[in-house]
Amino acid sequence: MSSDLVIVYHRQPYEEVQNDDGTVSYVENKSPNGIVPTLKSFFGRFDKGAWVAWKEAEDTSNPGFERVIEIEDRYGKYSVSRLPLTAEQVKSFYHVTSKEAFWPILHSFKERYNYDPVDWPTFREVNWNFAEAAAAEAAEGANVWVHDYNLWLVPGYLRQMRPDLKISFFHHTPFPAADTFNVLPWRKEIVQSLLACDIIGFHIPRYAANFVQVARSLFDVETSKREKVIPEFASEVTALSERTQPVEISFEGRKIVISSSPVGVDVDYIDKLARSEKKQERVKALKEDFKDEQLILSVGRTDYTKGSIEQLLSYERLLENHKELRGKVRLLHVSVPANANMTAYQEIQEAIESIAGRINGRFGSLEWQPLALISRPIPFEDLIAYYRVADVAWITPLADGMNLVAKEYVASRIDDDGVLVLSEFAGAAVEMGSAVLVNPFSNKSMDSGIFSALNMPGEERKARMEALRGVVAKYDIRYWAESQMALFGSPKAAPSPQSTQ
Ligand code: GDG
Repeated sequence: MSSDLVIVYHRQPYEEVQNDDGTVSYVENKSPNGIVPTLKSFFGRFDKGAWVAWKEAEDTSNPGFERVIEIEDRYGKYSVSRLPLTAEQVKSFYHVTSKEAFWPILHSFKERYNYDPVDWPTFREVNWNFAEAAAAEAAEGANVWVHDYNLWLVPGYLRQMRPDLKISFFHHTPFPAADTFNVLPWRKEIVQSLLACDIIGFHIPRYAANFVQVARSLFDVETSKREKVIPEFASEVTALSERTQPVEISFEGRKIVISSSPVGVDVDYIDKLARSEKKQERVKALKEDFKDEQLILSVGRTDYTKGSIEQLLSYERLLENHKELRGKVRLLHVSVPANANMTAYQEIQEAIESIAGRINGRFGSLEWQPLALISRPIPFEDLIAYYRVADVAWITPLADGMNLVAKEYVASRIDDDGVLVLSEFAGAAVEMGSAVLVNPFSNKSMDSGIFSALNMPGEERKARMEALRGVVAKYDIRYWAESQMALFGSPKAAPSPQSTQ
């Protein structure tokens, strides 16, 4: 009971690697994830920090299993409590309940929602265990910060165990409207747990407004305060824009802060990588490789929410309808599977491979391949090199809490060039009105978006990119951290800038 910040997130902040000599090392996670590096950067701001995650264990009673380990990395010193979960618990709590029931609802894919296999008692039990581990770590009055939907029941349990704590919850995903959320039969239990928080956080005002609507549909919740949205976030009317936002609600005599603050990227770090001498050779070589072609880059986790299929079909139509572009463009589609053992993700991966193969078969020649598909993670430094040379970043999720790739692309464009084509249904679109915004549910919008990006005059490219770089730099990871710290009540001065990757 000694930590003044406890982060509760299902994944560990590193990957555990067994060395040949039998020792264990902890290394940066290789699989794509926008959340882990962002959260780690908070530990520098507190005297003592702790992280609570799960670790799959064959035998959860194994006495040799190290439950709490101490980590010291560039973010500071913190302990990691690992909850031993069996493979069955992981499957039930994470792959089934979280990914098959919650994930589709959060992203408004009602037709993909799968209720039948959910084992609710296991979900409760795992959440209870997370709450117990957090309660064991937290000092009197500490901040406990819970992340994402798979831990929805933690705040309610934690409030029962430790009424002294300041409990916050941040949603990294979208939060849907009541008509969609209320499909979940556990809606009351989930929302009641969230209402035990002091602070409930979202990326953008629309998700916050949706949550308040859901809460009001289920309980006697009053909106005690609304505020105007920061003008920069409301000036462009996109599908996800809102003019005002709820900032406080009351429930059973308690006030709960509703916060919307978009997660940003570590602009200074990306800028440093983009300018690094070490990578200049790589950038030069890539530029040479693509000197006769316009490079379109698409990066994301393999997921039906990310709009890969819609994008590949649009690319196929582009090549079909614009013969002049054949031999002149190339799409680099990086789609990395993070949940390879799940049927829904296997299906999407197979569909991506099949369409990609068809495009290359239909339009490719010995001299030119229209599309390169990459399904394994690219080291972050190399990703920055690709961002630097891509004429267009094409990011078209059907639903996405924020989308950090869009911001990373802009932060990498130290030359003020390049065009961002971004779906209106990514939370990032609310701030990034100077991108070419497209509607991935409309072929016409998708097709004209990519065509206009490829043909955009240099002056317009520069003007848009400058505007985007201004927004991404202003609302960077530090802005997000400061806004969260202001809500927590800052225990100590912000540390000097550190990298988050
Ligand atoms: C969730 C929400 C929200 C991707 N491919 C590679 C690679 N990546 C990195 C990117 C980026 C991260 O993964 C992906 O971040 P996103 O924001 O796009 O998406 P999710 O993982 O779905 O994250 C999302 C986010 O939480 C934060 O709140 O924005 O909406 O779904 O950082 O760079 N990294 C490396 N190689 C790759 O091939 N190294």
